[in-house]
Amino acid sequence: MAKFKISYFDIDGGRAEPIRLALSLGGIEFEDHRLSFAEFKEMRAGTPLNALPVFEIDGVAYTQSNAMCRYVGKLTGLYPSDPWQAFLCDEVMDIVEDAVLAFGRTMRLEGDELKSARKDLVDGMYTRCLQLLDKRLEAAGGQYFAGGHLTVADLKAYVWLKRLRSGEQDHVPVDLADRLAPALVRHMERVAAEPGVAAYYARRAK
Ligand SMILES: N[C@@H](CCC(=O)N[C@@H](CS)C(=O)NCC(=O)O)C(=O)O
Repeated sequence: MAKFKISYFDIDGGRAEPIRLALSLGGIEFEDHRLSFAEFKEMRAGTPLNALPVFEIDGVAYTQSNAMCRYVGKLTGLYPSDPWQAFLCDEVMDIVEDAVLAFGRTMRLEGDELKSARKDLVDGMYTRCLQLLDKRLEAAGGQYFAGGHLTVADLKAYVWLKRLRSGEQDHVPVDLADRLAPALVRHMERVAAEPGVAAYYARRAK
């Protein structure tokens, strides 16, 4: 097996978290390289696209978190083999990515500008993404997004929803998802209770 290393911020969330989770659920060893924001500033120019996560495979650095999710998902049985189900899995991951990107555009704002941008985010992209994910989940049977089993799409949606409901995002109501996407909230709670996911966070808490 190749040697894997994932470099990302020292948070239990964000773009690297579904990849860490998938590797962990699949029992694949990897180096979990966690950086402070100051450390990232120093190494930023040395990364391929001046961004994280960076995924190193046998010492070669790769980019794009959704590509990483797909690759790791294929290695661990957490990505559908059927092309249509794979499409459904990809769509969910890209919907989450759109929401994350829209949030990113508000991150450096302050004061009233931040407040107004976050209101637009909540009323616009967040509402659309939550409602669409909820609809996709219901259409897939309400349990998993694709393939009738846990996939990287479930992990990616779970990580995003957990963040959204954490209250960490200023001017984003913590109950937004509960109001707009109840099936998605139940899904988040179910993914959190998956034995592999619960065991991963139990290890992290030690
Ligand atoms: N399309 C890339 C986006 C990577 C990205 O923008 N990462 C953010 C953190 S989640 C970053 O490193 N931002 C640093 C910066 O903009 O300086 C991916 O999905 O991996």
